[in-house]
Amino acid sequence: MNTVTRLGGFALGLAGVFGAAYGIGQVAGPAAPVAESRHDDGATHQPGPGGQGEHDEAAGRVPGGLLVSDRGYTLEPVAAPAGEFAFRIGGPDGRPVTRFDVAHDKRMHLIVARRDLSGFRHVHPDLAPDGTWKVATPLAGPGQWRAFADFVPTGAEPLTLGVDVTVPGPLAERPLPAPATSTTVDGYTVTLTGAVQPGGTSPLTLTVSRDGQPVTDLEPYLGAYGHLVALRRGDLAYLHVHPEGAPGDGRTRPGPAVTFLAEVPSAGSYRLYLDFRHGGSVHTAEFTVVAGPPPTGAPATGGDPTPSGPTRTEGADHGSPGHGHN
Ligand SMILES: [Cu+2]
Repeated sequence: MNTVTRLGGFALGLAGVFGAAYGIGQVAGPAAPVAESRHDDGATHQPGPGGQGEHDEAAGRVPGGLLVSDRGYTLEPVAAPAGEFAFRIGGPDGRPVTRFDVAHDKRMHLIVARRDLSGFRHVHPDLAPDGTWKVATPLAGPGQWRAFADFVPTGAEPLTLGVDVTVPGPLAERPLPAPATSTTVDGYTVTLTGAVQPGGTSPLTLTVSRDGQPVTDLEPYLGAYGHLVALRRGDLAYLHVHPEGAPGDGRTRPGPAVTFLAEVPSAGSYRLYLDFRHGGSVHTAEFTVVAGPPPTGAPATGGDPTPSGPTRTEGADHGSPGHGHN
């Protein structure tokens, strides 16, 4: 499994390659130590004296889901019978990983969406002893799909890897729905408050009602009263989002409002997918939101999709985006 090792090393060493190339061009000596300093898993990233925080940002993590291989771990789809989807996570030693930590109630979260952001599904595969994850395929019909594996290898940091999967058949591109602050799903109405701020952490509150009545008995799902996934239009960057508060913490109520903090890396359009559980089943409410100025050429919409105004300017308690994921 040379390829796997090499791919893993490549992703791990992107910044290192840059540094090394620079080193080689300048003086032959320092190149090696620079590359080596990349392998001690990220605690201190700066290759030389000096450029501390600056360097951390320059070498900063890209958003999740854009890489098929990162920090030595690789998402490897494997052949599966019709109706099934299977994959493995290749580890730094080139062998399938078999030990994962539980995060958000599960050892593996598999999220899929088409490249046009339609067809979102969030499922939980089962792990076979050989490291193969299997699940009834969530790929509902033809399209260019992106599959995300969101997991924590035991002893390592959380990771989200992404891979393209094509399901052949007649393709119909679906336009991205216009931004809206309210949507309905399975008889529930879900409203969204809060604006996504490019380059910061944005609080987003989703409020669930049914037949005009607030829903105050949401059921815990994945360790919270809802699970939110956000994907960026264009490259399907997978945003880091986490719920504020947890069931049983003495202050978080089971609805009607659920609040999340979303790290939004840039201006642009995003699709939000809220999974919530009520009445014994999971429902998914979807929203389009725009961070920053509307993209040029975007269709004008009735309301103001991005109520601006600093509702809360401090993302400061959250540290720099892209770090501190534990
Ligand atoms: Cu999940």
